[in-house]
Amino acid sequence: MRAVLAVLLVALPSATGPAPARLQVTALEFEYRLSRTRIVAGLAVIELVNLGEDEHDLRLRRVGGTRTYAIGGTLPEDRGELRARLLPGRFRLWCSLADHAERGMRAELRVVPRRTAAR
Ligand SMILES: [Cu+2]
Repeated sequence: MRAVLAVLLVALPSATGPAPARLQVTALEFEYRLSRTRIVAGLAVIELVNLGEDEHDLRLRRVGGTRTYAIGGTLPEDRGELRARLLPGRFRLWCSLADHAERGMRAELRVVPRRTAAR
């Protein structure tokens, strides 16, 4: 039993991996403000903070990709969170509610390979 525990403890740091990349997206009428426009590929924690007066959401899709990540409708002064493993590439962000995207609630995020980011 002691040997098993020792193996588990040694294995933990690599199993945990690097800390996730973090991005905060602030929603306003009608724009997104990103805490950064570039994050490292891999696990990402994306937070949507609604500082506006209307409900907003967040959609995220890699250019050329088919999967759309989402944070659902978020009320004023509320927040939502999404954890996703992102591949390198250009990601488009937009609000899917009403005509918000056309009115300016869209943005672009660059997800870069770890080695590029370490430069
Ligand atoms: Cu919106």
